[in-house]
Amino acid sequence: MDKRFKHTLVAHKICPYCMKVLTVMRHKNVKFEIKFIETHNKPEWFLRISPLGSVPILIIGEEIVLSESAVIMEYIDEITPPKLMPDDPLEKAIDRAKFEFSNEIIRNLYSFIFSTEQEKFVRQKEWLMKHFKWIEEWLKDKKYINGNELSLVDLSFVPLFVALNMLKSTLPCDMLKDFKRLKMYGEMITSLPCVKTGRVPDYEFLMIDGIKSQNTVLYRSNPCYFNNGVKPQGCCLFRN
Ligand SMILES: N[C@@H](CCC(=O)N[C@@H](CS)C(=O)NCC(=O)O)C(=O)O
Repeated sequence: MDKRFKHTLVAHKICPYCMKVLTVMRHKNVKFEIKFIETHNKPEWFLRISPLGSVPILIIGEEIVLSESAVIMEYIDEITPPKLMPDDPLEKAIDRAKFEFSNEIIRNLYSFIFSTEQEKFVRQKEWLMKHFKWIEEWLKDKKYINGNELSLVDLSFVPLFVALNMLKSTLPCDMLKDFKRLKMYGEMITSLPCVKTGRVPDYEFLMIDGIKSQNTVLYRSNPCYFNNGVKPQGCCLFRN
């Protein structure tokens, strides 16, 4: 890794794409600074350097800016051997497709969590259940997605399991109850040291606060639990 360059990650505290990058940075022991911004109130300096106005971005040195979580993850992986990404062009292409898949899963999971419309909430839930099957299939006879070793594609699914864990500890709901391999894999992934240190300590608090303050379906169907810790009867996520 080129030590001449300072790395500054610009992130938002509960952004799942930022969490992916942070996890890789922790796993690879990369030294970096972090600047948090609010996405609803983006600073001028940020809008000048982020092409799509989105986080994460990685500032390398004083002026090189990388955007897109998958691109930043691959760059960090490349400069800090041993690589977690395969060398074979086809295997690499397959993994990149899975990065895209993980981004869609995470986008839909966040829409589900923060949904304020009942119909959309149910639609997102069904979409997620349908697509979890793919990951369950990729894990057949394997510890990790690419075999018995951790690879970059595993780290791209980290925010999925962190968010599901947060829901599980907040509400007695297990969205993975019908996905045995995915459940075991998720437990293993969330116990990795880089996952524990790869997110802001107040992630759960901020997520719960957002779920409440945005008056989401999740909150409306279980206000007692969110306010007083009274457990709902049955599984809230599956109550239409
Ligand atoms: N494809 C992008 C997605 C990044 C993204 O959607 N970031 C959100 C925060 S979680 C954002 O910055 N939203 C603000 C906006 O787009 O205005 C990536 O993988 O980095």
